[in-house]
Amino acid sequence: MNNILESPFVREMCHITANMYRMGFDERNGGNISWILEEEAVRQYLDPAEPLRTLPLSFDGSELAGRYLIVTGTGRYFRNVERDPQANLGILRISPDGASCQVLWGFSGGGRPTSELPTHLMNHIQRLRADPLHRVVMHCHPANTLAMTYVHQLDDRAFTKTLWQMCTECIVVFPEGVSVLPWMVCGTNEIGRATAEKIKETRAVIWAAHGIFAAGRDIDEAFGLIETVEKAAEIYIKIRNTPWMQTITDRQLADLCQTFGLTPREGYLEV
Ligand code: 2HA
Ligand code: ZN
Repeated sequence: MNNILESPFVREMCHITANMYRMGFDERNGGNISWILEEEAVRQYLDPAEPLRTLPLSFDGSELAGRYLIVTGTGRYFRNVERDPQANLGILRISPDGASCQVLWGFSGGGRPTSELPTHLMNHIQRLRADPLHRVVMHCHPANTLAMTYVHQLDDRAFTKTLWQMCTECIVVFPEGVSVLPWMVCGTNEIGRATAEKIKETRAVIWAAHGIFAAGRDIDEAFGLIETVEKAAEIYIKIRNTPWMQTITDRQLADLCQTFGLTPREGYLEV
């Protein structure tokens, strides 16, 4: 059996959590990541026939039956993942009936998966329906995105259009737009269901006064989406109290989509 600490997935989790911490997106124990792994990849590093523990799920996870995920731990700090992956990360497999999951590795010292596991798993279910190549769900607390949810209307279309206007790249990275949820209690099945409903349409869902959830086919794609939203929000926060001399017009946004062969969210541009 190979050393799991050398596996590409543990190394990538160490790398991305350290980076997100340094970017200020994940203070203290803020943020969480889950990544669906291929069984063949996991089997090179551990024997799935030897689970460490079984944990119940509080909702029906049967669409993920048999799936393997590497997940950050509840109460754990992104800052510490790199120096102790085994305590701060864990590998789960969803049971055949979707009612529980087995811990196959990690969460040493009695740790547990992220408090946002229901939202992560519900989001994985929805994104896999939309895109069989979907693999990653990521949550964090980037400051400008949060700030924007205090001063901007929370309507999906209005929020998306402001972000699109802030950087030329935005509509190219998220032509489907972003979704926004009003403030809700986190860590619950309710916020999980509300997020999953939105993530069907947009790979980024912003939680007002809390943070962002993003989905992608790999860590780069999910994180790239977060970085792009956060950069746009930063520009908005910098300029919102200044009279604007110009912006990117809907016509220009439509031209960008045409050039890059992208379809912007229907009904969002007025051209
Ligand atoms: O893991 O970010 O939303 C801590 C959180 C909860
Ligand atoms: Zn959070």
